Amino acid sequence: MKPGRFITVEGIEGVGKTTNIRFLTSAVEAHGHTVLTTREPGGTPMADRIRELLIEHGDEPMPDIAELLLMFASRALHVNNVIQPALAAGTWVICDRFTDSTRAYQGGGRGFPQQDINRLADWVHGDLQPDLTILLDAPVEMGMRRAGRRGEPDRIEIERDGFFDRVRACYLQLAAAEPDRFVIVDASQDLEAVRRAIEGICAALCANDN
Ligand code: T5A
Repeated sequence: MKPGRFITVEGIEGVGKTTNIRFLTSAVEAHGHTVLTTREPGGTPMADRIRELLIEHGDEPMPDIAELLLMFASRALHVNNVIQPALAAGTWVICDRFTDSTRAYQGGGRGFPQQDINRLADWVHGDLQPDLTILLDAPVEMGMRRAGRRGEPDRIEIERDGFFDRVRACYLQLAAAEPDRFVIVDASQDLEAVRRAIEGICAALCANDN
């Protein structure tokens, strides 16, 4: 059985990851593939409980190191219990955020060294890397404005002092460092233009897969 392809979608808050994953899923299915759509943090019942701990406004402070390790604890559950079995069964997996989020938020945003994050990544999912990462890029104020329509900000969304500018800059550095894996989409365009870009990326990937 030919293994499925692993596609991740990344970007700061409100750039349209959830919205565009719907377009992407339909486009991949239209090429005849079975698709599993999932997200991080979370993606399994236990990982979803870790997600709640990560984003809720709890009574107890969340040290940055605990946040980093919980991201990888959630990912270990998700990779072992959901992503790897699906890929092995030939299903394409489209994941809303993966380790590049940790590199951008805990690395770029919080300041953890990228080599420490990469060591954890090797440990948790060494042989699993995305085949393609779509980075939806838009100015921070635009993403925050769009995300704000959804309701009250969560524990991470309340960050200030340039946190999301550092996250965005880190994403762009990651994409520049791995141009074969990343495709950057200008998410400040209207939704129709973003959808067309996503469909073009999907067509190229599916053509290469045959
Ligand atoms: N996190 C996660 C880490 O710190 N480290 C990690 O390792 C991981 C995995 C939760 C948080 O966890 C952090 C990052 C996050 O802070 P999440 O739930 O994925 O992660 O968080 P969000 O990014 O906040 O998800 P959002 O739902 O806010 O953003 P989306 O999915 O990017 O945006 P979406 O699709 O919901 O769109 C928002 C609104 O904008 C509109 C949509 O219709 C919607 O109303 N919109 C557009 N409008 C006009 N034009 C466009 N082009 C539009 N695109 C979308």
